[in-house]
Amino acid sequence: MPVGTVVVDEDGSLIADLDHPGARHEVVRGGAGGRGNVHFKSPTRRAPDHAEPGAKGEELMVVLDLKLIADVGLVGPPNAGKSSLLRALTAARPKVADYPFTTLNPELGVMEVRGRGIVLAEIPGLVEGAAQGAGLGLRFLRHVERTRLLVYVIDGAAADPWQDLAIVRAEVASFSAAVAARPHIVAVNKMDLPEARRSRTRRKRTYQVSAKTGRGIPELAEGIAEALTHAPALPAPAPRRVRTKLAPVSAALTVLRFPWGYRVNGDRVERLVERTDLDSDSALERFQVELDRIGVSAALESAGVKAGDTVRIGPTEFEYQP
Ligand SMILES: Nc1nc2c(ncn2[C@@H]2O[C@H](COP(=O)(O)OP(=O)(O)O)[C@@H](O)[C@H]2O)c(=O)[nH]1
Ligand SMILES: [Mg+2]
Repeated sequence: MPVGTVVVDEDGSLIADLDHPGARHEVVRGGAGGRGNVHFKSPTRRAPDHAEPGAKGEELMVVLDLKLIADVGLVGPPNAGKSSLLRALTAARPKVADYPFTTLNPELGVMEVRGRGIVLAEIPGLVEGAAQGAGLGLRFLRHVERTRLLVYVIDGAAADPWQDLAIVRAEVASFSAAVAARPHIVAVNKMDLPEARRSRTRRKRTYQVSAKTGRGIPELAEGIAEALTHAPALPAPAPRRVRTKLAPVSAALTVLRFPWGYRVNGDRVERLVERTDLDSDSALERFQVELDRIGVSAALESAGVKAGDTVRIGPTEFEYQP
């Protein structure tokens, strides 16, 4: 799995979060392997004709969800210049276009500042996603869940850039209050355009830039690096339910009486049946011995079983013979 894969069950409960290289998690176990025929070799039987089938493995339906892991998320309305800024700040080459449907997948780039590589992700604008169908926009926003710093990118030449900023922030807040509370800075882009003049501001943590001319880009890069050094580490997402230990094989054995015969329930005996090749006489011989050893015969006898009665173990039906 790629780093950033989250494993959830069908109810959405977190099973594992593979958030670093080498992360491991056992979700289900394969069945015990059957023993090969070599295992049944003896002085008198040099080429045993049977082997044990393996036991069934466990099954679990899981959903694998890949979330990006980036330090910084560029968030803003369509056309504000997120792709252009990503290009200007990093070596990434995302598509840039004049219409709001360009970036439908998050784009990543690495910015080198003070010898450090900072990973930036462009998060497609919500309107871009919304145009593709309800809920899609929010799907992109989940990628900012793991960014420590948000850079709100707005178009300084838009009719009302500060209103645009308020809308984007409200969208992020409606997605996650925790994400909205993370450190952020604002990049007012397109300051090369004359219409952007009225967006000049001395607001804190606000950078006036032009992805086109490169104006303000080094300052923005420094500002991002600086803000990141103060941004708290993200709390490690705590799996709500971690399945590290699977239920051990129980030695418990129950015999139930029915009008048609007897049912034997128990992990060990059910596995024994699964692992026995019932078409092989010598395997059946061993099966018989094992049934006695784990107490099945005794349990059946004390439940009143008689020769010729039907006995079911798992999906298999037997005729009892003492
Ligand atoms: N004049 C000017 N145009 C820009 C600037 N940054 C981006 N654009 C243009 O704005 C449009 C949208 O840019 P893009 O980066 O695709 O925006 P995104 O949708 O936020 O990713 C494109 O036509 C870009 O060429 C800028 O700083 N100045
Ligand atoms: Mg884009």
